[in-house]
Amino acid sequence: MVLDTLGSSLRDVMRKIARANRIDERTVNEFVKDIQRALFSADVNVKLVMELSNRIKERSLKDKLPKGANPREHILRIVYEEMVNIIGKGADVPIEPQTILMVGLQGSGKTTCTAKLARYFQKKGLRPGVICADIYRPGAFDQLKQLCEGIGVPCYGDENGKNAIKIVKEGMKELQTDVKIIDTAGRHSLEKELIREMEKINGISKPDQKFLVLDAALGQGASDQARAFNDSIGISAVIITKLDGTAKGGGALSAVSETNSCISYIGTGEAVDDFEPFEPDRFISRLLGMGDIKSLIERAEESLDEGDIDIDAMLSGRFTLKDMYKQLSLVNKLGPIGKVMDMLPFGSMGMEITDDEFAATKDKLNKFKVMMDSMTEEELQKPSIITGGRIRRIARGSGSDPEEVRELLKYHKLMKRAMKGLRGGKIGKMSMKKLTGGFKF
Ligand SMILES: Nc1nc2c(ncn2[C@@H]2O[C@H](COP(=O)(O)OP(=O)(O)OP(=O)(O)O)[C@@H](O)[C@H]2O)c(=O)[nH]1
Ligand SMILES: [Mg+2]
Repeated sequence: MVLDTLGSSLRDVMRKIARANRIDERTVNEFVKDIQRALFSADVNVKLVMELSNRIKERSLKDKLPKGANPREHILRIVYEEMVNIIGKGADVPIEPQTILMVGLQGSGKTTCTAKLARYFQKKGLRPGVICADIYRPGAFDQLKQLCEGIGVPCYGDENGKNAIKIVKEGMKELQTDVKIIDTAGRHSLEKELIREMEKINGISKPDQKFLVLDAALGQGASDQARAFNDSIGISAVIITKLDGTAKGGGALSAVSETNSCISYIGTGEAVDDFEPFEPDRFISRLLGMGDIKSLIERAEESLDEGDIDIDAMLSGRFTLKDMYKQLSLVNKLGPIGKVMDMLPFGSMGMEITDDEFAATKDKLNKFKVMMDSMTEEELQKPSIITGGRIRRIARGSGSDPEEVRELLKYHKLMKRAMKGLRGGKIGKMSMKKLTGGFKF
């Protein structure tokens, strides 16, 4: 995975937040310090880190807690939102016929990216073709041709060509494809010659997109290059490559957005499919190990309105039948509990329920709700008083069997134990499975 070290230390912090006993100024400061350490070691710019820290601290302590959210979720959300914020926007590249010019320093990954990009458009149903305008490096045409052969994409070039501009002119005429991608020569630094050639190719091909290809290992140095290339030919977006191979990737990502350029794609390996559009929200949520937090937040916002569930009370073991009633209503709305848990920061904890099992469970849970409707408030708050006579009364009132009421009480006990276990994250996959699996629906 991309940015392994940064990801794993950030995920540690997120888990720590998700399990915190209390959230106050001291703990928030502690979390922020951990986040800072992680970002610094990924080479993110000090100014950005401080900005982010201040925003997280300020919002954590001042923002009003959204209805239905607990303080831990609230902070997780703030961290996520602010991180998406500092990384800036992704560039929106339309999936349509167009011409793309690839530029960048030597060895940054232009040729590889040219093929990757062609493959990307191909997968989207467009016909791509590429032009090799690198007449300097021996074997440059061969390299691109081979990559293109592997994916069945036409490649225009001239092995012995002396004039890159002429090749581009001919290639633009020759290629009858929807998307045309021009791979150019790299140099050690921004030389005048190279700039002139780039400008001429730019003039002839009139590209819709000019992508600057940057090696992630540059770290914060990426911003100087982005600026220099932008000043000379004006770039539409940046492609960061080799994010798989460096611990400094955080530097390159944040440096680029800091220069007001945006990142269109990222390269995550040597293979032609190791390439993806850069979507900051998905990228950060993956990095933070939060599953699809966006949809979780949306669903929770839709569903949590009516009953306020006191998650803290539940986790501390004070889990009444009333809490369970609310929880069951929520499960009905949100979907399989296993899936919901998967989307929560602390993961599923082994509660894996398939869609089929969920359908059966849902019927059962609805029946439980009907039984609970026949209980008094006192019984809901203090399930331990429900014995013999009460059980029979509840069964009669709900048109069920006393045995079914006992089953409900047993389920409640199991859930109560499970909730208590979740708190310290003490329950591992196996024991949790045993707990829930021990109950037959
Ligand atoms: N691990 C990894 N390697 C990459 C990635 N992108 C490119 N490379 C490797 O980086 C090296 C240079 O890539 P090229 O595509 O030839 O770079 P270039 O910018 O065209 O180089 P010049 O044409 O010499 O300027 C090759 O060995 C690629 O396999 C990536 O995302 N991850
Ligand atoms: Mg090349």
